[in-house]
Order: sequence, then structure tokens, then C-alpha cells
Amino acid sequence: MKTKKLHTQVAIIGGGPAGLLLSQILMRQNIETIIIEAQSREYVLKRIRAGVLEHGSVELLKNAGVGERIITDGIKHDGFLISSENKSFRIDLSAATGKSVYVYGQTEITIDLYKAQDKMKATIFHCVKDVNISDLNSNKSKVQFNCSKENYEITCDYIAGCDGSMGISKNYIPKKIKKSHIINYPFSWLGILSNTKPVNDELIYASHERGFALASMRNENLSRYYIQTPHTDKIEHWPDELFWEELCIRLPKPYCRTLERGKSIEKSVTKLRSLILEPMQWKNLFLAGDAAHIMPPTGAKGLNLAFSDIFYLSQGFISYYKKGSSTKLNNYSKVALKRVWKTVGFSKWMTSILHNSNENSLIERNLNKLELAELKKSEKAQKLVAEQYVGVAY
Ligand code: RFL
Ligand code: PHB
Repeated sequence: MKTKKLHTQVAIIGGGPAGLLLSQILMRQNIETIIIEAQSREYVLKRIRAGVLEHGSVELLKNAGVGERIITDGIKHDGFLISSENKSFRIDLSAATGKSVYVYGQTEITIDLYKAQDKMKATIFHCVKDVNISDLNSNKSKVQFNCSKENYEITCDYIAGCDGSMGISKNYIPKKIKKSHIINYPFSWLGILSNTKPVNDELIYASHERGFALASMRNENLSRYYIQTPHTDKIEHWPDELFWEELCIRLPKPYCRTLERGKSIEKSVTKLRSLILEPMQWKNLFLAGDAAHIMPPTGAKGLNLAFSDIFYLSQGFISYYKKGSSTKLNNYSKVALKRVWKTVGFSKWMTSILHNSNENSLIERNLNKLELAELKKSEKAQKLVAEQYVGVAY
């Protein structure tokens, strides 16, 4: 079979939010890109994932020409609730930081990005297979793949590995220089989406002796709820009625009373873990987003970190192609990792303090309760949480 040859400046592996946003920012600067994505577009657009956008992510998306619907259809949140021992207190984001976050689903962001990319006539291959990277050391790096039974070869200046936690890009960072830092938490999140009115107009992060629960939303008639479950639990163990019962127990009483229950339209289980890969660059290959790091969802940081990576990486490419300077590209891994590490601590803290499992000793549970009681009283501690939640400045 003859191989079809293509050329571009930046080849992007992965058409999730990180890859799409990178292509969007670069194309607006007349830098050529080609995206290859393992799944169909329908599949990518069906995934229900992140819900909270940091202030910086909203600004970045607006500057990339894809912020319009965040403002019209997203919901601005100036604070959120934490509950412990069935009583809640509020973290006032805007009073503490002057900033807010937006609740706007990753699914919607991906729709906006695909629309914008289509408008710019971006080249995007879907359902690609057998992706292979080579010649990372030369000025003609290669990405080979198969799509609709045709073999392709892209030669390019650079490759962006935006292929998420199951991608292949990270395998091309040589073992002898790659470091992986991993925390496996002893629990999962069971999440449901339902066509019901959200139980509160702000998110509720609930710590309870039976385990953590989160009340979130997508819009005024679409709720997103999560409960902590053991790794051994499967979706089949949690019919809707049982889920609502358990959620009700874990939420503070007044919310349990008003909780609207309905049929779930999506149900999924996620194992919680942290993973950080270092470095995020090898020769002409740059990793971004979940391809380089995974955060537990408690701090709502995964997508936001993917976007801050793309901010730094796009600045690097723009500086190289427009000013001939490689400095920002050479510093990409160092600069991006600095922000990643700042976020790891917050995500780990949020996860540890709010969850409860059999593996926690009584000492740990009591210390968590005490720390939450202190947080409730201390404006200074709340300010620190608020600053992290709205996002560390780029
Ligand atoms: P993605 O979204 O996984 O996209 C990677 C894409 O690469 C494709 N791919 C390949 N393509 C070509 N060749 C290959 N060999 C390929 N292998 C894979 C995949 O099909 C896919 O389309 O990674 P990206 O772009 O880095 O985006 C990261 C975010 O998706 C992720 O960090 C967030 O969803 C995490 N997350 C949250 N982040 C937040 O900032 N705020 C939140 O509120 C939040 N909540 C969540 C979350 C993640 C969750 N789950 C399901 C893990 C809640 C949950 C429950
Ligand atoms: C969500 O709405 O999916 C969501 C919100 C906040 C989180 C995690 C997930 O911390």
C-alpha cells in the first residue's frame, strides 16, 4: 500500500481539549497544524468529564476566539460550599481573590473548539490507528499512522503529544531520563448526570464518615453528582435509587430534603490517582495535558492544567515561528512543570481532607475533621484555598 505523505509545522497527537486548543491558537497565528485523533468525533463529544474552569482558562479560551458560549451559557461561580459533620461553610472566591470560576462542561468546550477548527478548515484525522513517532532528533520529525485503511506519514518541525493518559506519546521519552511520580488513592468516584434541577446554585464538596460526595451541575436543569466508592464497586452495584439514597445521606440535611431525584443519563466510575511525568519535552516532542500529568478530580485541576500547558507551549511555538527564538520552547518543560507541581499539592490536600476510607486511621479522620473546623474559622486559610481553586496565575 502506498503511503500518503503530508507536511506541517506542528503535528498534534490527540484531538481532546488540549490538542484542539493548541491547534486553534497556532492556526490563528498562521502556524500550520495537523491533528490526529484515535476516536471518532462523536465519541470524543460524548465524553462527560470536567466541569469547572479557572479564571485563567476562561481568559485563554476567550483569547483563542472560543469564549463566547462560556459567558452566555456557562455559570459564573463566586464561591462553593464545603460540608463536614453535616454542616456547611462557604469559600468566598470573589471576596478572597477578586476572581471567579465558570461551570461549563468539557463536552461544550470540545464542541466549541471543533466548530472553531472547522471554520478555520483545520486538518483533523479521526479514528487513526498504529500511530508511530520517529526522527525526533532531526528537523524532519515523523508521525506515521493508519486512517480508513490508508497509511500516512506526516513530516513536521515539532510534535505535540496531547493524547491523554492512555496515549502513546509519553512512551517516546527515553526511560533513562523519564521520572514518574504516582499516588494511587484507595477509592473511586461514581458520577452521574441527570436531567434534574441542581440541589444548590453553588457546588457542595461534602466530607462524610461514609465517604465524600460532590454536588455539581452543568446548567439549571442538568445536575452532575459524584460519590466516593471503593475500587471494587461497579456501576451495576449502584442503581439510581441507591445512588440518590447514598448522596442524600452524605449531603447536609437541608440539601438532602430538597434534592431532586431522577433517572441518570450517564453513569461512570473513575479511579483517583495523581501522576506526574518529568520531563515534558524530549527533542522535538512536547507533552501537554493528561499525557503528562493526571490529577484526582477533587480540586478540578486536570483540564485547567492541560490549558495552562497549552498556554506555555503555544507561546513557545509563536515565539519560535514569529521571532526565531527557541528560548520559550526550551524552557517549556521547566515552566509548565512548575505550575503542575503547585497544583499537585492542592489536589492532594483537597482529596485527602475530604475523603474517608477504611484505610484512613481514626487519627487521620480526626485530624481531617479538626483541619476542616479550622478552615471554617480561618479567613486566612480560606483565602489560600480560594487562590488555589481559582487557579495559580500563568
Ligand atoms: P483527553 O481529554 O484525554 O484527550 C486526549 C485525546 O487523545 C486521544 N488519543 C489519541 N489520539 C491519537 N493517537 C493516539 N495514539 C491516541 N491516544 C489517545 C484520545 O482519544 C483523546 O481524545 O486529554 P487532554 O486533552 O489532555 O484533556 C485533559 C482533560 O480531559 C482532563 O484533565 C479532565 O477531564 C480532568 N477532569 C477535570 N478537570 C478539570 O479541570 N476540572 C474538573 O472539574 C474535572 N473534572 C475530570 C473531572 C476528569 C474526570 N474523569 C472522568 C477522569 C471529572 C472526572 C470524573
Ligand atoms: C464536575 O462538575 O464534573 C466537577 C466539578 C468539580 C470538581 C470535579 C468535577 O472538583
